[in-house]
Amino acid sequence: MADIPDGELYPVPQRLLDPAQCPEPYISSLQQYKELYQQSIEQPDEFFGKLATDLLTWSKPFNRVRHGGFKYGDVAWFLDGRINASYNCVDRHAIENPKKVAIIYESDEPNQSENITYGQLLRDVCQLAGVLRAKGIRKGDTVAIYMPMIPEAVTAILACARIGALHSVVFAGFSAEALRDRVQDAQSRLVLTADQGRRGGKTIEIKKIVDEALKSCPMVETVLVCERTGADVPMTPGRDHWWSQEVSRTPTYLPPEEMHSEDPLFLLYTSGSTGKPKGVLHTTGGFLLGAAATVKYVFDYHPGDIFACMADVGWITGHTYIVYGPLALGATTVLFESIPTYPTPSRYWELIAKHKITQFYTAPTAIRALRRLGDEWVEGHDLSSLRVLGSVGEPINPEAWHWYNDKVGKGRCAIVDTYWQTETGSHIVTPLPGAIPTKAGSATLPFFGIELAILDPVTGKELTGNSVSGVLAVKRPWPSIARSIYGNHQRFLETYLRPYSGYYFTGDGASRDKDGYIWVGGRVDDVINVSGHRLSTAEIESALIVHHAVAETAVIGANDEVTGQCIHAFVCLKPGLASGHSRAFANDLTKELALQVRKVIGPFAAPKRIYLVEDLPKTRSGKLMRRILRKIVAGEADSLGDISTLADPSVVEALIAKVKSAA
Ligand code: 6R9
Repeated sequence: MADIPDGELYPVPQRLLDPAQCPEPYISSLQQYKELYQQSIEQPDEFFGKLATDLLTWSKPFNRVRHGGFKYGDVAWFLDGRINASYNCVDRHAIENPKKVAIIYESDEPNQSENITYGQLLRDVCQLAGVLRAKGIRKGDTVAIYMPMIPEAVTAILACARIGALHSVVFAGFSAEALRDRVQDAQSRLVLTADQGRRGGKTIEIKKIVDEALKSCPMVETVLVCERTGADVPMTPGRDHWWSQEVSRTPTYLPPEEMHSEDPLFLLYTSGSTGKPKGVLHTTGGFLLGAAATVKYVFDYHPGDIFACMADVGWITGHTYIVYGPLALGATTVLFESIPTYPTPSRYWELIAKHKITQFYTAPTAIRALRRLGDEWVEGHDLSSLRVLGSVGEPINPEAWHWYNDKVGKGRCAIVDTYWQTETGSHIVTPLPGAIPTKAGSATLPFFGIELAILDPVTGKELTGNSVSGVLAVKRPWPSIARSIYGNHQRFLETYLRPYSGYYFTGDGASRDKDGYIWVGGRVDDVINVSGHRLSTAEIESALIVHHAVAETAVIGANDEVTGQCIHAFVCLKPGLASGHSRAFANDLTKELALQVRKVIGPFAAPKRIYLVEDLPKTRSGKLMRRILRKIVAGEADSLGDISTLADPSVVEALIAKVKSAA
């Protein structure tokens, strides 16, 4: 069995518990957390019934809190309740305080930030919702959103929610082909986009990518183009319309559609073990509750706080922690269009000082990259407004944790290492700022209502007690768990609920240490996590195999100091091309192959290394042994284990030589 990690316990910073310095945390002791957690498990109906009534506004109250389970995959929450997510995120705050700032838009260029009030947001959302209606979009339709990080992206999401259309946001770093696949899979008839994007001082040709993607999407009838840069982009008559023109002739109020709690709110594509990304489906009441409850308790959000999540709205973190969670609570949320190093590596810290940010949420890859650039970039900025620093997307290594805690938090902030997934909707394992002592690198303890299990990966038997390692699973449904995969419930069952009957399977390995703290190790399936972006090996292999020179490929994840993992691709060429080629030929081909991956998936999926090889390690039955490739790349060729099952063990020597010569 693997070693169980452990680490020193860090108490809650005293400052957070001092009423003279900070608002009193909602949960302010470990004991209080334990009691509430116990209640959430033993009396879930009371616990979540009350939470849902306290945090959300229902147009018709629910009459049953929970239904269904993992056995049949028929999970439902807040039955018969009626609710609209855009009403909860906008109207109710606009009514109470229309001048309150909902969104601080920090533009790519630092001197161009802009505030959008709840009153303005309500008008914007209503107008766009009206345009969607006028273009024939109805409750239950899907709308694709392919946009840069501008306020209109938030408007787009909420306008869909307002009329009961499912949004399908596609991260604007995805290629035309990836966008095409997602539009086709969801059968979206309308696409919301922009002329161009700006990021790190560079221009991104958003509309061009959309045009390319839509060449094979005949179902798309309408494209609305938001003017981000005002560039002169080609418009297809009849199909493409300028956003500003359309909204300007639409009324500023449109009543929200009354939705059932279990009506779908959105789908979001994510990578799994196969080549085909799946549209993870979330429903309305449960998702919104998970988002609101975790912003309140995990970030200890208090009225007046300025909440800043640095993710892109194209990922789940952006959905839950830029848009739905903070806005459901009536918070001010920061929308950051740029990158941490533009124009200088002080950008984050300037942002925090400028807007007096209280909660700051980013990914370990950004923390590692900034740490490497040197402390001078973070020194000298007024970071005193900060109370909670969040981390998400991958395990945070202790070095990065300490740097974040010491240099950014100055030892006065809570660090919350939040473990969750697209499928979980909101945090499931995480510290609570005022209550749970932390350990550098551990996501600590389960959130309310989350009953964790560590399973023996082979037998599926639950490993009880402390000091155990296995795969991480959850024993019962919680409100924000995904309900299905769009158009393929069977695949949902097979991916998450069937591997270990009676459990939700996360796909991650984890340990519970001697104090009961959870340490998430990383994926146990063929998912690679590059800079917190989820990719499947099969997805990258399918992209490479399309190239005319490629006979076969094997893709693996290797460790990387900055990005967590990086992609190494082994490529066998077609007969005739395989051997005796020149170095120049190999160089050109490698470049072409990298380009191929960028084209099929997106730039963020490009392999760091591509090896042109003669053969791959396979068993006699033809099964590819990725384990061997992983070991070779990790420089552990001396501990390959049993290779006698290989059809041709001599392949290994050639691979070792190849990897060495490329290093
Ligand atoms: C929110 C998000 C999910 C996968 C997940 C796991 C990894 C996320 C983590 C973490 C260790 C954390 N992951 N947070 N691993 N500690 N705090 O990232 O969603 O894109 O679906 O990725 O990310 O491997 O299974 P998603």
